[in-house]
Amino acid sequence: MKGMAILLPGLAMLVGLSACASQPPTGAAGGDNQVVVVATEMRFSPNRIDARVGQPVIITIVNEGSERHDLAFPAIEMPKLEGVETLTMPGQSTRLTMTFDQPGTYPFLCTIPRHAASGMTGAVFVSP
Ligand SMILES: [Cu+2]
Repeated sequence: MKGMAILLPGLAMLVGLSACASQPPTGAAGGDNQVVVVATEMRFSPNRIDARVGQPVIITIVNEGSERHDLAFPAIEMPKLEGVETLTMPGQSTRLTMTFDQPGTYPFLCTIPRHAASGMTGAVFVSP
């Protein structure tokens, strides 16, 4: 499906958001698949996230830059979600929980104009 913009009918996705988490997330990963993605100008670090089908991935976006950033998956239907819900102000963090039920590569990017072109892109690699 790489390079194709078709929607996956079986793709169930949970998008949970808890904005403004004041305490920085710990790097310690328990049983959950938690990933801290640091957003700066103009990159995500890391920009590769590994996940497994059916296992929720908790992505915490920490904005350590001086501009606002977000994180969106353009290949996934995210109704009314065009990065707005993950818009993260400098110094803040936003949590995004996603569950993929199809293996594959899911690119993500920052939707702020020019940011993706400047390098704010990445991908989640979902294995079966
Ligand atoms: Cu950005």
